[in-house]
Amino acid sequence: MLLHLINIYIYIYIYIYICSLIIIIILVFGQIREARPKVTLVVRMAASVANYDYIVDWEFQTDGLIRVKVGLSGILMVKGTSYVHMNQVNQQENLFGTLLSENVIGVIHDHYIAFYLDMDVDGSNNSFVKVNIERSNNPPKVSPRRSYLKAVKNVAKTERDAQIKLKLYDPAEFHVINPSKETRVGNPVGYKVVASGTAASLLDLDDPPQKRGAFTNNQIWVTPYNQKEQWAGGLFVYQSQGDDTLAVWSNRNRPIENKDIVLWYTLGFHHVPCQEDFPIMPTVSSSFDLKPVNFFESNPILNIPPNVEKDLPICNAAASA
Ligand SMILES: [Cu+2]
Repeated sequence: MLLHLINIYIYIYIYIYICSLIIIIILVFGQIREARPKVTLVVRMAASVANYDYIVDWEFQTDGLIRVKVGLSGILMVKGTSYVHMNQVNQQENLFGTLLSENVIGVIHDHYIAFYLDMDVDGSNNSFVKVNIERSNNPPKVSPRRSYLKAVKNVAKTERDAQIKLKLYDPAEFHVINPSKETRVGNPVGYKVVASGTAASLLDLDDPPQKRGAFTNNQIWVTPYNQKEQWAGGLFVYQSQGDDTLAVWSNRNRPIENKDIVLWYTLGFHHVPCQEDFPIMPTVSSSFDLKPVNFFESNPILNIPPNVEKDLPICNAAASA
């Protein structure tokens, strides 16, 4: 076992050595002659929703990537208690939260932010494609390799085909393509939704808040564009029975292939409060990406002219005395 590990280390060492050598050769012979600073256009908005503040950044990057970041801050949701120390709490008792200060419990809760993405990839008629990454087993004795990876494309025909729960051990990419527009080598142009850290609701599906927030039953949904379907929780959420939500619309199972489609992505956070969150929270962030997938003929950064210092924005102090 030890010998095996040493062998691996030697291989890694040789590999790193070869890579370093290649980089040195490129540098010495002058193939890399310039660099470009990364310049990103950030469009920011902040929404105050009850006791919380949500900072939403849309980052438009020069490589075609759009990163959507959400930062949570604000004043924590708390409830009162007679407890002033954890030694008063019976071990069997569930506080459904954390004792944050004398007589204050921070309640366990979730945050969900649903994004309405009216996708128009090089035209309004698009399709949603689930690209499953699967193992392809090799027959014995054909090769020392036993397995490879393959990508299996499934075009969603109707809405139920596009109700997506994210799964680590059943990985997939989620593409929105324009089937009638192709690159030079014949791939349909597209953008993909790339999930990052997120959360799924654990509540019972018939729980009233879950019925109203049924858009959290899946992380991705795709619906045909309909001007009346704009708010994932319905137009009137409070006291509703969840009869005007994204889940209800999607279960109509309308055709979505090669149509003007809307992709809904829900970003979630579980929040078990801790003392550092009280009385005001440090910002907690997560994000997802919209990333080009065969949208450009090659890396679009290569066509960008180099920046010179005079092109860069001049940042001055906003005000002085
Ligand atoms: Cu929270």
